[in-house]
Amino acid sequence: MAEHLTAKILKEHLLSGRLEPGEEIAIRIDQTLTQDATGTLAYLQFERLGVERVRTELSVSYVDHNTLQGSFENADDHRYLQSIAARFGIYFSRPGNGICHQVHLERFGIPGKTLLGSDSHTPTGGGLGMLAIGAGGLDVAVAMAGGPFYLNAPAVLRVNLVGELPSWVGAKDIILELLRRLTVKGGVGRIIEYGGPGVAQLTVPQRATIANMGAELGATASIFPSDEETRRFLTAQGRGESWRPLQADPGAVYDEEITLDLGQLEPLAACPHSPDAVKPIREIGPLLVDQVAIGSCTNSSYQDLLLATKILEGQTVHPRVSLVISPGSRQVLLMLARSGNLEKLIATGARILEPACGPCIGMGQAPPSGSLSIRTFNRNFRGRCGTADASVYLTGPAAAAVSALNGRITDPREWGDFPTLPGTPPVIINDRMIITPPEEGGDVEIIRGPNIRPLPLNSPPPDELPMKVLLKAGDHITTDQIMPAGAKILPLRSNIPAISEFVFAPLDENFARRAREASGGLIAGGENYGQGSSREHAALAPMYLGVKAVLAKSFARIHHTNLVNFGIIPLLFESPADYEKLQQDDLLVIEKLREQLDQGSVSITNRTQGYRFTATHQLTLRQLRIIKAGGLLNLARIEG
Ligand code: MIC
Ligand code: SF4
Repeated sequence: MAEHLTAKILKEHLLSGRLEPGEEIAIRIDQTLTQDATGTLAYLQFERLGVERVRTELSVSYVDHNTLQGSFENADDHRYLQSIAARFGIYFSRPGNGICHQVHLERFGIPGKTLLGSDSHTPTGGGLGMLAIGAGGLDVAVAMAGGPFYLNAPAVLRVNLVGELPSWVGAKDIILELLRRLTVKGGVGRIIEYGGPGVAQLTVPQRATIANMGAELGATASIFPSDEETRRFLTAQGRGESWRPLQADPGAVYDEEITLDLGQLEPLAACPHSPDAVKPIREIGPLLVDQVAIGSCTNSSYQDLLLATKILEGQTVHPRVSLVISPGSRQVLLMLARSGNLEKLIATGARILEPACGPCIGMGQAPPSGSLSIRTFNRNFRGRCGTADASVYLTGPAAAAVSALNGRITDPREWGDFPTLPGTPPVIINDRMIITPPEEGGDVEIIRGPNIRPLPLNSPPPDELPMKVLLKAGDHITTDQIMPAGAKILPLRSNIPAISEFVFAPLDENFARRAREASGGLIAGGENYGQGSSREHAALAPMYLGVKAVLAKSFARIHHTNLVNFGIIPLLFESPADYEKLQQDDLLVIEKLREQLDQGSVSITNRTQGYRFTATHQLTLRQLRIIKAGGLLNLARIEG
């Protein structure tokens, strides 16, 4: 039978389950990646699994998020991660070497392999034809220990690319158009497989931009075929032997299919405060711009920065605008330097940052109060940039560069004819900042600074579960709202007691105190609860504060799994009207919890208002066992 690419890779890696959308399957993971902000927890959990050496084909630990080093915490985390990598056989990409997704694409990704990463933008690897999936740190730890990764078999959505991109329209506009059409929940439960005649004109970095922002659609992964272009990319990276051709069979049947005529696209922007609030730039109006940031795992390849340089070259950044550029990797920075483009960028007034996540996760470069920032990044959730009342617009690098010159949001077509871009120079391969682990790691000492605190564990839930409604959070709650990041909070990632003080701080500064006082709480949420990042802290820190359950209209995939892994019960409103009726501070009680969970629906008594209502859940039998054990680490202990 004709098969699509997704089925081919899933079948090669399938350990159990049937490939029917919605059925739980287990797959073998070939490669893992972690980054420092989620990695410390992932490795603290990995240590508890009692394995001597990673059992994957390749595992890489990147340091790219916390590189500000405002005080000892970040640096201590880096040292812990470096010692763990040597101890357990993990490649270590040192701080300053680049953003995990960009470096992985350049130096490690292999078509047809599975990659699990403790970062929601791991699907960037789909640009190379990998099945690359983001997950919580504990799932990645289990994969590093050789365990399977469980997921619901996704439906496969084919995006058929036809036509030719007009000049000034790029990869970012393709994914923004999909976000406009499908919204931030349009990809939930799906793998997006790209195909059609339009694919061949996209370079691997462009495909990676598109696959990267599949995360904003909520998709499990996004994947491109591995073709001659993929071969060229890998050969240029000195890794031609890793190439294998991979594509869907002609006539493969998909669960859903949409066609995108690239010729009809125009420069787009995602407006505040959601990646799906997409409009043509020409319709946005001449808004004044205060900051432009070019970089992040979405748009920081050599080609992206070359285009920005060509636009900016010989001119001066507008006096009102602060232009910051963060190359995606040290390779990109080296190539900008050798080609003379770095000098041109510096000469325009651009502020060059080290290759890292930087402003994307609010690690520096917060824009001024009430300002407008244009970013080539992937998320523009309110406050994520570090300034609560700033407005962030997401565009491609061309619009960002032209706007930096004009001081107002500008459709890049106003710049004139599309500049002639010189061919990409030879790739500079310099892996000196990647440390290969020693053959034997048994003697390596693991170095733990004072900020690295033991991991709190949950306990099995009681059979009668009283919970106070701590918050009614609304629709599309992001993990940035549940557990914010930024320069002040991110350094506390390996210190759960300290970081838990900031849970839900953007919505309610007193949340942590109220949660502690309630001794047993529930969060009520709307649609797509927990969208955004993979950070486990958005489950673990509420758990630490006594949150026992989240009752929502629907959940984002990674966050749902993280809740289960830490023993927080994810429940669904049977009727949306019940969300409206609930009030903050209501006391809810679930009786005979285990029996009711087994039956698939749970009757909840609202003792404060005196009524009962029903909740359901989507927990598999395996996940029910985890919940009843009070979390996956407990279950691993119980079941050995
Ligand atoms: C993000 O873009 O939000 C992050 C920071 O990369 C997160 C991971 C984290 O919170 O550490 C992600 O996307 O998973
Ligand atoms: Fe880093 Fe931003 Fe990419 Fe997250 S989205 S991995 S913070 S660059």
